[in-house]
Amino acid sequence: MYRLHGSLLRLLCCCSTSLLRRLSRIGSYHILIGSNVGSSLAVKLYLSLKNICGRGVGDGFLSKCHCDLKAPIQSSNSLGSVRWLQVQSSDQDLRSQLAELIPEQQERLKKLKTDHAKTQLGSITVDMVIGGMRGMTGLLWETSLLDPEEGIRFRGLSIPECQNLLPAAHPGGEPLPEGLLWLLLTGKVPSKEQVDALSKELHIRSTVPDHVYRAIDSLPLSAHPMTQFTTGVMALQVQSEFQKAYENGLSKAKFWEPTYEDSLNLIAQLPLVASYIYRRLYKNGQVIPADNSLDYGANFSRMLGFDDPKMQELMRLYVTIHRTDFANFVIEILLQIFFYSDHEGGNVSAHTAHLVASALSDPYLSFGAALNGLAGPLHGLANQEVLLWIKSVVDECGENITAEQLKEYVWKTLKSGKVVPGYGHGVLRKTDPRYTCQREFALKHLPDDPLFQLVSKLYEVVPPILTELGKVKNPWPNVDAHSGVLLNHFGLTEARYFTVLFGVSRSIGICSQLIWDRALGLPLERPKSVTMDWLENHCKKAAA
Ligand code: AMX
Repeated sequence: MYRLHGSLLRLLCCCSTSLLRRLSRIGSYHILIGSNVGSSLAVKLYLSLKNICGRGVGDGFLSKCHCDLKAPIQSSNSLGSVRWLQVQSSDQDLRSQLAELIPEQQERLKKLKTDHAKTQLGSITVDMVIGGMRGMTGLLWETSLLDPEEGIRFRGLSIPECQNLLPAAHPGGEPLPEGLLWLLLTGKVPSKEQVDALSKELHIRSTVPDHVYRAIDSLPLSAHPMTQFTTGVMALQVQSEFQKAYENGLSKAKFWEPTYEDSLNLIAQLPLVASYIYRRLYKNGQVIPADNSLDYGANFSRMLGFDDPKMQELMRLYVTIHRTDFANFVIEILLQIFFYSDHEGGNVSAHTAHLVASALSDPYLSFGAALNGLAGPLHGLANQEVLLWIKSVVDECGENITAEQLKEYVWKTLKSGKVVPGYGHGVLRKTDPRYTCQREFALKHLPDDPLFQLVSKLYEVVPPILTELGKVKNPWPNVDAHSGVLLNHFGLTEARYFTVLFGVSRSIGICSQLIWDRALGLPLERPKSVTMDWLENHCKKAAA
């Protein structure tokens, strides 16, 4: 997506037929214009291009460009494949807000480097090196911070604080994912107007090229939904603005700009790709079109096929945090998924994206890599594993399983060399607050659901057993111990799909940080590795 100033747009409208013809071959155009420009110019440009290309309205051939706008969105229009937004001032334009923040944060980092480069942050021990770098502080991640006891804070705000402060679709409802994205990117709580403007902008950016669907269709239906999702993201990569700008010699100081464009496009397009996969796999390929009047979470829910306002609220909840209003609790749970969006930088998916992006790979490549990490059973696949495991308990012992039978089943799982999915964590040392929110939700809205009752029994049975094992550092449930049962209750029963929801949510955290990686000019990540010989020699010398 290109940004053009109004004057440039005027020039475009007057330029020669041959130039327009060449422009029209570049791809599709979104036109974002200032109110001082007037939509008639955009219409004129569109008509000129359409005239030259001789294609029908809506054929998806034309479209690209984006005029400069430091302004709130006033109206959105579309004419065939050229669409534009009109804006008034910079307050409601996320990119403009970010551009204002970046210089001060660059200065802050520079000062840290100058004043404190050699300040110690702790010592590295052998068990950290051979124990997956646990407890080793080694990454800069601005968007969130995880406290082992308290849980996650997004830009300093806890989940309940986010629920209270971030704008919701309706009073008392779950925060809108767009608000969380704004918060993660800017560190500021957005107004409802800013969130609405961002919602509109994401709709504008959400067109998915056909080849993406064809790439997914080329996979067998048996391919895991996460494989299909990553394939979709890789197919989206061909439109990377960062890659094009880099090839054209963009200077380092401007790297964040096409990273921002790619990131917002990616976030905007993921619900379409994800819902396409769901409908392809489980609903005979009957795709439901987007509804641009809905917010991000509600639209995602609708495209999945859950039109019920309850499911839409569930989606918002899933995507953002965990809170609810009875009338809308299905969307609320989906909104909760969005509280999976960020869990500081060291978890497998976030760290993978950060690492891959440090090689200046674009956001699509970086996020695709992150998804592959998320697809592992010790990380994002755990929500699938939990529901499948709970169902296996029911298959073997029935729904009215006693605590004694459940203990036996947990021990059987452990003795067969498997983990109890949904329990334990690399950093947290208490029950995950995201689990607690979902539990409160379930207690309120589905207390009689047999699978929820089983989840509750597990909460009593599993921690003492894991403690008894003697090696598990956190015997308490994590976020994945609960979400599947909620989704299952409201009809999203296909466990193999759950990690895709997690992936859509995580794009918000990962992409926000990738933009800051580029804005702060963070370097190539390249920690030192050593061999066992090296470690043994080092330890011998240290002991002497
Ligand atoms: N069931 C059985 N054993 C467990 C366990 C569990 N739920 N959690 C930890 N352990 C075991 C580990 O496998 C390890 O055993 P080992 O020494 O024989 O290899 C030992 O306890 C020590 O592990 P730890 O330091 O407590 O945890 P970790 O940081 O190495 O691993 C995690 C963290 C999440 C991978 C682990 O707790 C686990 O496998 N949990 C189950 C899978 C799961 O729920 N993953 C989702 C996590 C949240 C997320 O990312 N979405």
